[in-house]
Amino acid sequence: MIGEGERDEAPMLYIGEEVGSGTGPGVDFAVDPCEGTNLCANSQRGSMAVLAASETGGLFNAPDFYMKKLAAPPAAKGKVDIRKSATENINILSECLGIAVSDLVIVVMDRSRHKDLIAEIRATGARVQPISDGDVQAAIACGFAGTGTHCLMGIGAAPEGVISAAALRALGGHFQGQLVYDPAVAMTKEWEGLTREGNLARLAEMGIADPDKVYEAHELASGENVVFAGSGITDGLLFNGVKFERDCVRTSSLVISTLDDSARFTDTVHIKPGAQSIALR
Ligand code: VTB
Repeated sequence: MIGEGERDEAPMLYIGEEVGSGTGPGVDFAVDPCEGTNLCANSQRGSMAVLAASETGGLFNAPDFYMKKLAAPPAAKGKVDIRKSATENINILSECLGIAVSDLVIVVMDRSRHKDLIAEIRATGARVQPISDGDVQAAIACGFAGTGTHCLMGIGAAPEGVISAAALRALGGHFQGQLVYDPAVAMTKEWEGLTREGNLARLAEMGIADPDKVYEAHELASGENVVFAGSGITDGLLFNGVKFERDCVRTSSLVISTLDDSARFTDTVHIKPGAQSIALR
């Protein structure tokens, strides 16, 4: 189980927690019950409940660190590379997708750590779409054409990187992640007082031998069977949020699975006991 980290002091669904009865097949889960917490709190678009699942050992046991991420559509899989500059990757994307650089939309979280990255992308002529939160949704949106999202670049949380990787692996899209351990790179209040050396020691303790390793989607979600499931909390790019009616609640979800190579969108009306009117508004 990888989920909420020590940063959030979560009472449940935290990293390393074991859930279930202990019988039946073993399953690895990576969960984020509210990805985009600020989006949800501020009633903004893009908050969702997400998880990835695989057989035991099938998901990378990501530490509660930051992660540099690169997500792109299937046509650019293995062509773009997180080790290359943003400029190089944008040119490769343009070629692979057959879209002019000036029409490419690159999503980047609006953070001071991304100042130079955003300036570099703008200098190529590509469009930057800054988002306040929610890089999982942006990463998965790269796996589908027509979402208006061609690439995600920048640094977000590592456990959520595993969830994005699971979805993109199942979609055949591109995802790479590289752990970030230097507070000077992460530029986050969360790491106040922490040092690069201290973080490196923490990673070594967790058994991560090469802290600079670039993880591919199939290494973050390496299982034979990998499933991503998400439901909208607020409306978003991939699905709608929860809609409360008088006698029912309507939810929209997406399940992406390597089991049958499918991306299944569902729209469910949950009927309250004694419902008199089930609105389909
Ligand atoms: C959040 C969240 C992202 O990364 O910002 C988080 O919105 C960590 O970054 O979707 P900050 O600490 O700088 O806010 C994600 O959760 C996922 O990667």
